[in-house]
Amino acid sequence: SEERSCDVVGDESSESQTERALLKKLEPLSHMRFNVTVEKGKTENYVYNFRVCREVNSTSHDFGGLVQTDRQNGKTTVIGRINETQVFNGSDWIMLIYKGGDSYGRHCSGEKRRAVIMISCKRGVTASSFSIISEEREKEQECFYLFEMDSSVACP
Ligand code: M6D
Repeated sequence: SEERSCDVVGDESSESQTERALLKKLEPLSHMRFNVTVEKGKTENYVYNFRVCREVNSTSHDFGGLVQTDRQNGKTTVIGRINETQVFNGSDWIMLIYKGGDSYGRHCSGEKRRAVIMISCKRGVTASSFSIISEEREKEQECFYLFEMDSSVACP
C-alpha cells in the first residue's frame, strides 16, 4: 500500500496549484521524523512527534501528522491530520497547518485541535531546530499549537 501524503482542500481538479507546488517543495523533508519534549508547569509533560506530510504512526491509519504523547500516562492525542492540510508561504518562510485533530474536552468549545508549523529559511540545512512555541487554548475557538523549524526548503 502506498504511503499517505498531505491532502489540501478540494478534489484533485479543484485543488490550489500554489498549495500543490508548496507540497512538492516540502517533499525532501517527508522521510524525516521530528520530536520535542516539553514540560508545562509541574503537571504537564508531553512529547510531540511530527512528520512533514506523512503519518507519524502509519500502522494506526489515523492521518496523524503531529501527535502528542502524555508522558505521565502514555496517552496519545492527534494534534493535526495530514488529510486536512493547508499550506502557504512568504519570501523566506512556509506555513504548514494540519487541521482536524482530536477534539478538546473542556477547552476551545470542544473544537478539533490544530497544528501550525512555521518553517523558516535556513541555507545549508535540510531541517533543524524543531520546537514548540506555545499552545493557545484559552480562547472560545480557533485554538492552536504553534511550532517552528528551520529548513532550506523555505528559502527563495
Ligand atoms: C491534554 C493535552 C493538552 C490540552 C488538554 C486539553 O491531553 O492535549 O495539550 O490542552 O488535553 O484538555 P481538555 O480537557 O480541553 O480536553
